[in-house]
Amino acid sequence: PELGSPVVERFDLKEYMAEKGRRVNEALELAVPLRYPELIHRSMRHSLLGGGKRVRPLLAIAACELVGGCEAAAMPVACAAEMLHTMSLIHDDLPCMDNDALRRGQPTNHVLFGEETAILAAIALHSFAFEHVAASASRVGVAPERVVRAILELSNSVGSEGLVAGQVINQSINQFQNLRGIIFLLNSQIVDISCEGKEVDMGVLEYIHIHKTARLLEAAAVSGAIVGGGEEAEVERVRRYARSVGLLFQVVDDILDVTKTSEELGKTAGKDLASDKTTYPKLLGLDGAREFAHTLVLQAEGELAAFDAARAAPLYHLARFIAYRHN
Ligand code: GRG
Repeated sequence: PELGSPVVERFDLKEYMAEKGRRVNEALELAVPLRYPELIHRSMRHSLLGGGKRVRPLLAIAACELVGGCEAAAMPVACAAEMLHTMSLIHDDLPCMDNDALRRGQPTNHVLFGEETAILAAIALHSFAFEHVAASASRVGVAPERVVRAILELSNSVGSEGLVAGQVINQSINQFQNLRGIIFLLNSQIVDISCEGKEVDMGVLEYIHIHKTARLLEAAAVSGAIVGGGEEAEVERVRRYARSVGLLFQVVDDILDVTKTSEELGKTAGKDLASDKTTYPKLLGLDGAREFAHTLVLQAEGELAAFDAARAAPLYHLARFIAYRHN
């Protein structure tokens, strides 16, 4: 079958997400039980088990199955990706960062447990993610060399070439938004981003989103393809698919920020068109941002065309779900 054929079109993503999500939640529950010292495990479990769409684990599992691997082989890296994502959310919500009191409709970690415990819980999740892959992946039959490659992929995605890089450039821009001609060290090159008031150009915006959002989504999918036994060319196709989907995720987030707020407040101009934050709708206009999102879906689908269409169906529908979601 080909992409767009009945067998692919009939695929039920909602059912797939519910079923895989349930098993990911069970695996996370088992991986981080409530044990001594209870306070830190309670704090870790609060953020790890309290909801979330589980997009990163789904990407890992679907990419593993795409290259012919089984769900069990992907589960350790799927859980690790969610642990790393959770770690980043706990940090992001702290008073010294975004200072958010609510996450997924629940009080944030530091609000419930205090800053000291929240920071420790995030650090514990960070290191446990790798411990979990190292301890569990070979038990489900993944070759040691592939376990190491998966850990390399995941660790790189959250360090100073990944999440941290995106966050630090974002912070610099927020801090110096109003200064002109600030020089940043980007990709080992000196780049003059010339902040003209609120203007941050597309290149910088893309750098931030690729690192803050896309890189971990990419690492989840790529590590899934690695533990699934994918060949080098297949792994790189999965990487390009996930990079497009990662950027798409952020573009759509920006679009929703505008349209949701407009609908909720019954206004024509949404929050982000008025705020200081640089977003795709601000740089490209709402229609331009939608067009960009459409281009990214087509790019992602293009990468999947090289695989068996039935196996590619979950990733094909996941890209569409991310593109056309309403929240
Ligand atoms: C300390 C190593 C280290 C990293 C932290 C704070 C920080 C550095 C990075 C910020 C990363 C961040 C919060 C990016 C936003 C990512 C994003 C799009 C979150 C929302 O993801 P969803 O929609 O959330 O998948 P759910 O709730 O469904 O899981």
